[in-house]
Amino acid sequence: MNSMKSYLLLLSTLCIAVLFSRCTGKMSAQNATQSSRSTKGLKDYYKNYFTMGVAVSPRELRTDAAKLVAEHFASVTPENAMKMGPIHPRENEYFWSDADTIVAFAKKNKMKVRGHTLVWHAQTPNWLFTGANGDTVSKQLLLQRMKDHITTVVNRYKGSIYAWDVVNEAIDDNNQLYLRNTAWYRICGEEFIAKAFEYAHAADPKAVLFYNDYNTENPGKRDRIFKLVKGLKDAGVPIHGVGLQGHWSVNNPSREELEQSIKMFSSLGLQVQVTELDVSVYAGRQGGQLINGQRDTSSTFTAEMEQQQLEKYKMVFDVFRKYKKELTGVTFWNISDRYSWLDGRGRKNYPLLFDRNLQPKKAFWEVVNF
Ligand code: 9MR
Repeated sequence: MNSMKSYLLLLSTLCIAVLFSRCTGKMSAQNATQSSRSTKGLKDYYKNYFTMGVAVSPRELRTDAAKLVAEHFASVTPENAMKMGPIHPRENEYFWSDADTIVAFAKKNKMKVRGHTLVWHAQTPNWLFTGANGDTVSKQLLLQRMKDHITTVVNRYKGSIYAWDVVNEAIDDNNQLYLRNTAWYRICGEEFIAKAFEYAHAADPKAVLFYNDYNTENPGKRDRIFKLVKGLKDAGVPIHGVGLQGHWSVNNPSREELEQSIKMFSSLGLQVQVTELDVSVYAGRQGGQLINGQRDTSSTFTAEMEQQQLEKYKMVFDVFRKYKKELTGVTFWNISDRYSWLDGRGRKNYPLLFDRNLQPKKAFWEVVNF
């Protein structure tokens, strides 16, 4: 009887031990998944595809978002710090501090830097287009100023910046028009574009030089951008890539539009990068600005928005992976939903992969699940 009792005791101890070990086994597998979830960054998932980047400001790099940037991204783009207005406020005065902070952060964290942007119609300083008598500057003087600016800025960051957006948004949105009617264009004609690339190339022959624009999947605008970059390429201008900004929304672009843009631009022997990616939760092109005059006053990230957005992110990353040979970089425009440039459009947007608490959103898990 006693031996029977000790046999049963032994058996039940064994059962408990087996159950316990199974249970802890499961738990440690779960922990492993969770910890690999939190330690693996976006850039690691995409290591064999393309460089994953993000636009930053020096202010954000002084917050807890800096850790997220270093963990998830392999490249940074200054959101504003290298634009002509901020970096070159007066003819004989440069303001380097903000740009330097970003470049130093990238160095410290072994990240690349994309320079943005040398020639644009917006965020230009007042002195640029004004001559000595207060009248409009001559073409010759404007090109000289452009050359001085490009040479000085590109030289300063030579070896630290691997790619530059040389000319930004030179094509008009109106299908009936070609080049945007800017002061650059009015004073210099089309030539300012080729000159900008030449000056940048002379300053840093190793830098990869991009033409960058938005609505690049809209067939009309896409064809006019194609005409411009093909003309530059045919003329021997040192242009190496086309930046698709990627200010998209839950309803555009379509898979076909996106694939067509990547195929067309890369057919010219140019690299393609997505340079300013975000997926607005509101409908419409270019960052989901209001369409048809509709006004949506809601500022909640609804379950429907979340679902539509994750589907769009899933689709575009599926396409990016398919074109990994053509696509050399994907950069998000801002870090998390805590701050996006789209917030300034009258309503809160939620266009990124991390939420306001810097946690990965559902869309993040879709993007890394392949
Ligand atoms: O995100 C930038 C925002 O902080 C600036 O106020 C704005 C000024 O026009 O520029 C934003 O960035 C733009 C980028 O430089 C070029 N493509 C469109 C981006 C969003 O407007």
